[in-house]
Amino acid sequence: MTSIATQIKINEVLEQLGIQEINPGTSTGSQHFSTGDILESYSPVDGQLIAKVTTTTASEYEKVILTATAAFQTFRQIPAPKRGEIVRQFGDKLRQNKEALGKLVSYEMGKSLQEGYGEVQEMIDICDFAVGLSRQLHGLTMHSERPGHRMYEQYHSLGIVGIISAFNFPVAVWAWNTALAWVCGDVCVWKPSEKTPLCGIACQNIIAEVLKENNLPEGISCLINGDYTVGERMTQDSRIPLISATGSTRMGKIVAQTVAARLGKSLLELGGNNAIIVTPDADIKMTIIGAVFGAVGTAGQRCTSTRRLIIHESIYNKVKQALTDAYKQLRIGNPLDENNHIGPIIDQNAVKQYQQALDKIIKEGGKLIVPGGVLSGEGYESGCYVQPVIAEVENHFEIVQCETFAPILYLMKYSGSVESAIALQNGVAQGLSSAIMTNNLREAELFLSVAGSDCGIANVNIGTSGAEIGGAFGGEKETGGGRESGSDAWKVYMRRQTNTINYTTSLPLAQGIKFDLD
Ligand code: UN1
Repeated sequence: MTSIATQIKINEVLEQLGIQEINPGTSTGSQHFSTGDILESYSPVDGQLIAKVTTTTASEYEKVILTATAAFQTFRQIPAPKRGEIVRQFGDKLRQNKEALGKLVSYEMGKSLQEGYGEVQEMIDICDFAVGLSRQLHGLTMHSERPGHRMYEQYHSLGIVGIISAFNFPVAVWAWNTALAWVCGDVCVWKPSEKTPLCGIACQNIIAEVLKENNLPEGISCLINGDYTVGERMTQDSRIPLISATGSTRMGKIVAQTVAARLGKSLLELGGNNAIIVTPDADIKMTIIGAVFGAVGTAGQRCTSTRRLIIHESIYNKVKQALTDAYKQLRIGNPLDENNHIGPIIDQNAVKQYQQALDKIIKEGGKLIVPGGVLSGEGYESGCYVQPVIAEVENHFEIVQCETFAPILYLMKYSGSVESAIALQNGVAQGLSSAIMTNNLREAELFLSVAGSDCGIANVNIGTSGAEIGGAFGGEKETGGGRESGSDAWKVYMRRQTNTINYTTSLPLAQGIKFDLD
């Protein structure tokens, strides 16, 4: 083990979370099995092999779906507040395991330890939210147009929820889905990213313990592992009424089409291309904190990462200078060392994409004002540490129009009124998160109005990332249209039923239709 692994006592972390040298990557409740190809999980922090995972074969997948289907028959009959109690216990177990799980997230994925803990906190928060929700799965009542009739709607459990998640939030996004799905009476089958399979196993071990302690059937929480073929199997499977998928727009389009072809439901959380508009009335100090955290937090690998700054020409040089000064203070290195701001990006392939993006910026006529580069030498042996970049570009550049999962921040100018900044902000294919920095009420309200930001998230005087779980999370356009976590996002995990009850002795028809029989 390397010094980094020793530093966080990775062996102790793995032991606490029930991770072995080789782990079955298929699990239903407490039963762990799988015999497919081996998936090796390397840490981007130090390049070390952490552990191995066996993947799910086609016949093992069948077994999982059958177990999940059987579990659903029981679970849906348990009253929702009792299901909430299970989620409450799960939240408590997460509290007990916050340190270990946060460290594993940081070591397997590469985000800073603070962000690793933050991610587990997001899981705890959604559990608390879901516990309250378990007593509030409300439908409406309506007044019938017919005498002696009552109309209302109710929400029933849906069935199996298939969850496909990405490496960048290897545990929280699963919890956003499961905590809600479970109080709704659904059972879950999860395919975590191939890049972070151990985080998946750790989460599964934690919930399996809760299910066992409560004598609940296997299959309420199932885990499967493998490459895109496993995901493909899920999306084609009509026994899974809802597929919730997080990842790239390219992946989401395939998922959407496959699920739609069988008229299933999909909840898509895809790419972002998030901008902050900085107006002449912005508080510059706040702007810099929000923009820098947004751009380099999680090494620019959040779907909510700030990718573009749209700055009014009158303050452009001032903001640019303040940003370049701030970037000089950034420390890149082992994310488990709390002195560092930025850890590695996920793998060598991501490094290649980062480099290609930089080449493309220059080729299209952009200028690198903080030039970046791949770090090497002591502490950077994994080859996954890159320097954050600031580039001056035009919004229409091909490279600016697409999401590069790396710490690259694009600066662009706007002149005139805030409308032109809003047009630039909206002038991309994605529509996840957006923000405006301004103390001008008119600008702020215009940005939030129907003529303003076209994104699922629009903030004033905070950055684009770090959304709280209480709001519905998701975006428009190529971001996929799905909403997860707070507000009424739970409704997608249930099926709505409208009920009309006639308590008279006659059968009047709606719309005044007469249909008499002698
Ligand atoms: C993601 O990057 O997929 O708003 C999710 C945020 C986090 C979630 C990001 N709460 O930045």
